[in-house]
Amino acid sequence: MGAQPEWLMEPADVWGARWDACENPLARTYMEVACRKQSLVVLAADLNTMAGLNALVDNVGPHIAALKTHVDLVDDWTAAGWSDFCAKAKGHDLLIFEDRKFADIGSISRGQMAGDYDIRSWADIVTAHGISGPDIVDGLCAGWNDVGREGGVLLLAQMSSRGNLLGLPGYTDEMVRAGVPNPGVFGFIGNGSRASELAQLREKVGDRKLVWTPGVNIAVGDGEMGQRYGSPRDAVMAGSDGIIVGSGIYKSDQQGESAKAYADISWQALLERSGC
Ligand code: S5P
Repeated sequence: MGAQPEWLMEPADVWGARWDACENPLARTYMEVACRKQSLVVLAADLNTMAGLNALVDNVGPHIAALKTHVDLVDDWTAAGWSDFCAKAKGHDLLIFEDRKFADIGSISRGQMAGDYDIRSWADIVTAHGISGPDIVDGLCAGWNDVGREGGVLLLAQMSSRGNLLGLPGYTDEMVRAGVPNPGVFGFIGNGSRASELAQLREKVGDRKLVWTPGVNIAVGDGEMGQRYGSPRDAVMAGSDGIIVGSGIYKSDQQGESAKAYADISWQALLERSGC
């Protein structure tokens, strides 16, 4: 396998046991996209104008494997402008991930998938806290079902920010226990800033779900307002399947080159992890 050119890599070779064990269909779609793009970069597009967002995706689209949005950050949001933006992302072969961090009871979460932003109609993946109990996943899946779509939920099992409460005894374990058997769960958010914590999460999750990690930057250390950063390579080696990178890319003067640098680091680490 060592001599095989990278562009011939099959998802099953690169992803190992994860490829067979992940039953959420979108998880497999993501693993295929990552192979086509040779990138595990999930871009956190945390900009507040449509022009900035469109330019960013134009600049980095070929080097990223998924697009993460915070739709409520955008000052000049319109339904038509957002629809064009999502079409642009789809043109770049990207899953769209709205990082809404839902946390209410199941029926309200279902309703929050609709509303002005109508997240259910364009997002493939959303984040949720499990603080309200496991029915939130059913509520979000019902939201997609209401418009004839299917999606996947990323449960927050850890966070990257200093002093967060998900590290209190038992919380992460309970998220994993409830989330792993649930087919609506795409995967878990883990803490990319602490490789040792992340490795523990991966151990608990096993191969049935993906783990995506924020708190990743080539410049490791403390970020703004309690954010913490670890190295992208360490995160992938510790079991991350998607490195969520925001300011490390969108604040760069060379957004495309920065995205490619993160893509190369993440892809090489995945090949190393899988022994390819
Ligand atoms: O624990 C978390 C979970 C998330 S989803 N810590 C995070 O930072 N995030 C998100 O990742 C956050 O909302 C932001 O969009 C992104 C990190 O951005 P960066 O600029 O710090 O790379």
